[in-house]
Amino acid sequence: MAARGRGSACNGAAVLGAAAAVVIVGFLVMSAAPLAEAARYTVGDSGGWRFYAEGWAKGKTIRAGDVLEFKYNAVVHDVAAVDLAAYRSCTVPKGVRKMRSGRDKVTLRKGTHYFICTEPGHCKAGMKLAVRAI
Ligand SMILES: [Cu+2]
Repeated sequence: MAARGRGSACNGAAVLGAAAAVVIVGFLVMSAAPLAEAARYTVGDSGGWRFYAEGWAKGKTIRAGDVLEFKYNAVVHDVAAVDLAAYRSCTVPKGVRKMRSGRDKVTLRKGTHYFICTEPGHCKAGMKLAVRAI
């Protein structure tokens, strides 16, 4: 961005004009920044989506628009977005949409999101996640 500002200065603009251009470009960069800031998180960090993933989101500030990536072995696991009751009780809602690519990305909307692995026993073993996006 700054390089582009200097480039137009070489095309005959006065030094003051170039300075103004740099300031304007600076403002554009700053105002565009919030849109470009969506963060991407790998659930469970290097360990991925696994048992005991439950506490992973603790202490993280996750925002609407951020992306969660669930990385796991799709032969033995999956991911499903569920409601609070299903999350708490580890019951799999009938007809729930299961993601099982092994690399599923979910863009979060504002609010609290609940995910479980629907394989028997896995959610109860902590393969569940509640995330609040602000
Ligand atoms: Cu599982």
